[in-house]
Amino acid sequence: MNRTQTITGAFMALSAVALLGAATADAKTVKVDLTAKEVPTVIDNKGTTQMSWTFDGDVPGPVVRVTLGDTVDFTLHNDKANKNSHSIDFHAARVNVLDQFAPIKPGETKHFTFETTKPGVFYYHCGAPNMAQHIARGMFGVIIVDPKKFSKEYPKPDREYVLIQSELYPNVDDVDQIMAGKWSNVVFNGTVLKYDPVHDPNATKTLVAKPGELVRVYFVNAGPNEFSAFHSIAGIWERAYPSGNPENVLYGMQTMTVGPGDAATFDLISPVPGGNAIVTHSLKAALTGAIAVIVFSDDADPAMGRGDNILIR
Ligand SMILES: [Cu+2]
Repeated sequence: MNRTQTITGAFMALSAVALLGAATADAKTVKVDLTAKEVPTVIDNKGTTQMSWTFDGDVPGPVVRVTLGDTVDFTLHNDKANKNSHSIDFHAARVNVLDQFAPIKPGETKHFTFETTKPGVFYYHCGAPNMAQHIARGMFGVIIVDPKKFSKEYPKPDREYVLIQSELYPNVDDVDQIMAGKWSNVVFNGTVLKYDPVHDPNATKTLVAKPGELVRVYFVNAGPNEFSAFHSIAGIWERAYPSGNPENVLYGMQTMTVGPGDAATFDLISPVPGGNAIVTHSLKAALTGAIAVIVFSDDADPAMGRGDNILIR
C-alpha cells in the first residue's frame, strides 16, 4: 500500500466513524409504557359502551411516535384488575416472538427494547390468544416512525391525522362469531361514524384542514378480518406510501388496498373548500360505520391535525 492509499484509507475510516457518530448522536431512547386495561369504551356517538380490552383505557390505544434510529424502551403492564393475559406485538420491532411478544398475566409486567430500523406507519396490537378476539375487543394502536428528514417525495405536511379501521362484533365474548367474521360494524378509531355528522346527527367531530394544505393520514387496518379499500370520496390521494415508508411512493391513487395487519400513509390536498369523505370503498363496511368526513375551509381550527390532535378522541 503506498502512502496515498494509506492516507485515503485512514481518512475513509475516520469519515465512517464521523458518519456513525452523526447517525447515532441524535438517536434517542424513548420510554413507552402501556397498560392493558379491561374497561368499557364508547362505540357509537350516542354513548353506547361495550366491555373492551384496551391499551391505556382507550380504543385505539395511544399514538407512539419516534424518529428513525430511536430505541424504544418499552414496558407492558397487565393491570391486576384484569381477568386475561395480554401481550404486545409492535410491527416496527424485530425481536423474538416467543420472548418479547409473549403474553403476561394480570399483575405482571414485561420490559424490552428495540431499535427502529425502518421509517413508516406500523400497527401494534395484543397478540394473546385468541388474538382475533383481543384485537376485536380493542387492543390496537399505531407507532409512527418518522424519517430523519423530509424530501421532495415526502414533504412536510400541514396537518396529520390517524385513522385506524377495525370491526365491532355484536357479542365480544363469542370467539366463534369473531372467527367467522360476523361483525356488525366496521369503524374508524373505535366508534361508528365517529367523524361523520352527515350520516349520524349525533357525530360532533370531523377532521379539518384549509384548501391547499397538505394533509397526511396515517392509516392502520387493525382488522382483525376485513380488508380496506382506502379511498377519499371527492378527493384523489396525492401520494400513497405502503407501510408509510417514504421510499414506497405512489402518485395519484384513487383507492389503495390495505389488508388486515397492514398500514399506509396517504397525502391529500383539496384545491377547493367543502368536504371529502374518507372511507373503505368496500361499501358493506363503509355504510356500517367506516366513514370519516374531512372539512376544508379557510377558517379550519389551527389546533386540529397537529401535536396531540392527530388522533381525535
Ligand atoms: Cu390482549
